[in-house]
Order: sequence, then structure tokens, then C-alpha cells
Amino acid sequence: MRTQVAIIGGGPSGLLLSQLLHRAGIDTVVLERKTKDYVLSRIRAGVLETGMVAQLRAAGVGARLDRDGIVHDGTVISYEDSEIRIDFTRHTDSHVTVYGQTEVTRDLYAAREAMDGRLVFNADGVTIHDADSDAPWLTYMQGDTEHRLDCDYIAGCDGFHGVSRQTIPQTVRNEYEKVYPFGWLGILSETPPVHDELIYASSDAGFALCSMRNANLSRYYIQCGMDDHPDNWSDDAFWEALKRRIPDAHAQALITGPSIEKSIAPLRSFVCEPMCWGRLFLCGDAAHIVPPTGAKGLNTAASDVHYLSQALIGHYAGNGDEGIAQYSQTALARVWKAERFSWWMTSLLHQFPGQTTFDMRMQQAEVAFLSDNAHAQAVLAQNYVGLPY
Ligand code: RFL
Ligand code: PHB
Repeated sequence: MRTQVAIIGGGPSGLLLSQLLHRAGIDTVVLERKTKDYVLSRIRAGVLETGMVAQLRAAGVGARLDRDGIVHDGTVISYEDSEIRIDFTRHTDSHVTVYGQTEVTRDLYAAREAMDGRLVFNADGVTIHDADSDAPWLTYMQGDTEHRLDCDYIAGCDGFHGVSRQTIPQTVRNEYEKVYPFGWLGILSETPPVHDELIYASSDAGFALCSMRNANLSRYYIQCGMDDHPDNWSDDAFWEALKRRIPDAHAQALITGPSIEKSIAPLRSFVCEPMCWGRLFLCGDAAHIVPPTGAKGLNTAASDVHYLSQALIGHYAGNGDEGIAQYSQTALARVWKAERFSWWMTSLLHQFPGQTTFDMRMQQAEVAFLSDNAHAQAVLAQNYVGLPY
């Protein structure tokens, strides 16, 4: 089999790239290790920047998002019982849209299938060959049969645990990592959201986040130990811990119900430089991870896809290879800013094991500064709605 761009990974990065390239007349094949149902069963991001929404529209998958996505013009940061509303409209000309990653992925699969896009599921043992030559190729297994895929370029969109980044020789790769000493325990429940905007809550019992998917589907998270397990948390224990961490007025208004999903995510900051090697280009979680505190993971994946799709479209249109040569540098410049913001929000709002009273006072002073300083609020707002690209 031959294609122009072979894409490893059928998550949001790989599907969006495939869709944007296909619409520009560029042939792709997406190799996904799991099944479609498995990919769609993962509950992840919920907040989309306007840049990502624009790309989804450009990819022809904006209709359901425009109908069901919920525009948010602000968010709430709370500290014990005090609340700061960060007003996006006052500080930026933008907003965010609440629309789940599962729905984004569902829309992208539907669009790829409607265009007869080539998607290979259950592609096992994907191996990259000759990425540093002019004629790269891949092999993979489906059942007992080995397949070969020749291509011009390879996009590594296979997430943090994928094969693409590992293919870049260690002598070429620099990795920067910070693992946080806690996780997020998240639940999904068919209850109305406690508030019409997201609440990022810091308290002496730890961090909590009140988010949502729609008018009757809420997503809540609480900071937990890194070795904790969802089975250790009954629904009642979760709701009690959440109530303890959010301002009283919200705790009293909270409508609880049975969880329909409960899982723990570890928190990590990670960047791989460069984001390419020869004709292999990394996009999204394959190249970088942020802690979810700023809602930047999926959005940063989307900005990578923007830069890479533009570079490849430029190449195939005969406009030169400048975009391809600059891809890693251009993408990384934006990635590091998202890393900084996510690290800052995580550091500000979580309880760190072993933190001293001085550390706590620093967090409190930073929140106090944020609460009455319009410039500090503007910086948060600009980063939250997403830096331009
Ligand atoms: P994905 O989604 O991990 O998809 C990679 C795909 O590649 C496949 N794969 C392979 N396929 C073939 N061969 C191999 N060897 C392969 N290895 C892996 C996998 O099966 C998978 O289908 O990466 P992608 O596409 O780069 O997308 C990144 C996003 O999923 C991620 O950044 C976000 O979910 C992060 N994130 C959030 N981002 C936001 O922008 N806003 C949010 O509100 C937000 N909330 C979150 C989040 C992530 C969370 N968790 C669970 C880490 C909340 C949470 C709790
Ligand atoms: C979510 O709704 O899952 C969500 C929202 C905001 C975040 C992280 C996760 O910062």
C-alpha cells in the first residue's frame, strides 16, 4: 500500500490531520492500534479554544459543535470560600467552547468515513522504517498478516505511549519532564452542572474542578494521591470530598447522583525536542503532555496539527518546504507557552505533599494578587482562551 502521508494514531490529532489533508487533496492512511469504540470510550478533554473550533469548522466538522457546544465567556477560580471570576470578554476578544473530546473524535470519525478515508484499526506492532531517508515506510500487523505502507511523510499522532517518539534516536531527542506528586480522580454524572461556568477550586483539602458536558451531564475532578485507585472512592465519598473543596454556596447547590464513569489521571509536564526527525513529525501528546489544569492538551495538539497541515499543504502545492523545515521550531514555541501556563495553574491550585507554610502563603499571596489585579486576570484570560496561531 502507498500513501502520501501515513498517520500513526487515530485519536483527535491523527483524525484532524487526516481530515484537513484529505480536504486539500492529499492522500493519507491512519493506523490505529485500538478499535473505534475503544477510542470513543475514553473520557478526556472538555474545553476547546477558538483556534481549535476554527480548525474543526475548516475540516468540515463544525455543525454539531456549533449546535451543541456551550460558549463560556469566563471561568471561576476559588480559594476556600472566596471566588474570582476571570472575565474572558473583558480581557480578550475571545471565549472557549465546552464540547467533549469524545464528541470531537466521533465527528471526525464520521467525516473520515463519509469521505472514504482510509482508517486501519487493530494495527499492531507499527514500526517506522527509514524515517531519515527520502522514502520512509511502515510495517504493521493485522491478525497474523504483516502489511507494508510506503509514504512521503509520517505523522506521529500516537499519544504519549506511542511508537513514533521512541523511533527518534536518543542522540537526537531531548526530553524535559516533571511528574506531579498527585493525580485527578474524575467522575461523569448525569446531573445538572453546579454552575454555568467552570470552577477551578483550591482548598486546604486539595484541588477540585467543576466542569460539564451539557445541561444534564457534569464532569467533576478532585486531586487525589498518585497511587490512589477509583475503587477506593465510593460515589458518596467523592461528593463529600468535592463539597469540602468548593465554596459553600456551590456545595449547597450541588446536585449529586450516581457516577457513570470514574477514573484517575496522573499529572505530568513533558516536552520532546525536536518534534521531528527526517520525514517523521510528531503531533499532540506524542510530543508533549501538560497537566489538565489549564485545559491545554487537546488544544495544543490542534495547534500542532495546524502547523503541520499547513506545511504539508504548502509542500504539495509546490510552495516550497519552508513550513516543513520550520515545523518543530514553530510548534514548540507555542507548546512551551502552554506548558508554562499549565504548570503555573497546577502549582497555584494544588496541595503539594510536604509543602511548607511558606509555600502555602505564596499560593495565597498569588491568589490575592490575582483577585484584585486586572493585569493578572488578563494574563490568565489570554492564556486560557488560547494564544493565537
Ligand atoms: P491521544 O488522544 O492519546 O490519541 C493517540 C492515539 O494513538 C493510538 N496509538 C497507536 N496507534 C497505532 N500504533 C501505536 N503504536 C499507537 N500508540 C498509540 C492510541 O490508541 C490513540 O487512539 O493523543 P492525541 O490525538 O495527540 O490527543 C491528545 C489529547 O487526547 C490530550 O491532549 C487531551 O485529552 C488532554 N486533556 C485535555 N486537553 C484539553 O485541551 N482540554 C481539556 O479540558 C483536557 N482535559 C485531558 C483532560 C486529558 C485527561 N487525561 C485523561 C489525561 C482531562 C483529562 C482527565
Ligand atoms: C473537562 O471538562 O474534562 C476539563 C475541563 C477543564 C480542564 C480539564 C478538564 O482544565
